[in-house]
Amino acid sequence: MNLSVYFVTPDGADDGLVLAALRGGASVIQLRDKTASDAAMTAQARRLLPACRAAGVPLIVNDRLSVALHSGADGLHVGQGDGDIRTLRAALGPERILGLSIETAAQLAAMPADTVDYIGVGPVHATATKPDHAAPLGLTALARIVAASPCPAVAIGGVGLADVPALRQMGAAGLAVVSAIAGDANPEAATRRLVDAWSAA
Ligand code: TZP
Ligand code: MG
Repeated sequence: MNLSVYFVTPDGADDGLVLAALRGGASVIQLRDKTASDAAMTAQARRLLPACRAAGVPLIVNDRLSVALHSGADGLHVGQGDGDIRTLRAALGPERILGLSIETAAQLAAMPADTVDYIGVGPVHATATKPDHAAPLGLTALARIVAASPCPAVAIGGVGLADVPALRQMGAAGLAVVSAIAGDANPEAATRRLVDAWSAA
């Protein structure tokens, strides 16, 4: 699975934003919306799936197991507060992608083996996108967690173009971003810059 440029949608994202990230070469799309109803999120996932499939890009749903299952999405991403990870894996089934957020080395140590496909580690830097985020790790603590991870690890939280060389150097599988793509006037071009930087680093 190519996790290198992993786009996480902001609340209320329109389909056009996701399509722009796909055109720019995003390798994963995570539909994350803390405000939408389950029905709206399911409908949006169903609308976006054909374009994701055509691009060979997995569509992952944040937080909501039932939306992931009912929409036919490729996976689910959950945080530490979203329930027991073994129970979620059992409900999701073995085929779909399951990702888990990791904020500390202790959380990684407590993660049951062979349950998740990848972890999202962060926040690396402070970010206004997630107001309730845990203390930022910084690159040094991030690198320690990435090195200790039994599965691919994606960096998240205030990361962007400037972090790409350090992330590749430490062996991260990619960077997961909201603002670096959604906050740019040209999300397609912003995605392409990240894709190009990742290949060049
Ligand atoms: N989880 C940890 S930080 C974060 C999430 C969803 C927000 C990342 O957004 P940005 O804008 O890329 O900092
Ligand atoms: Mg969550």
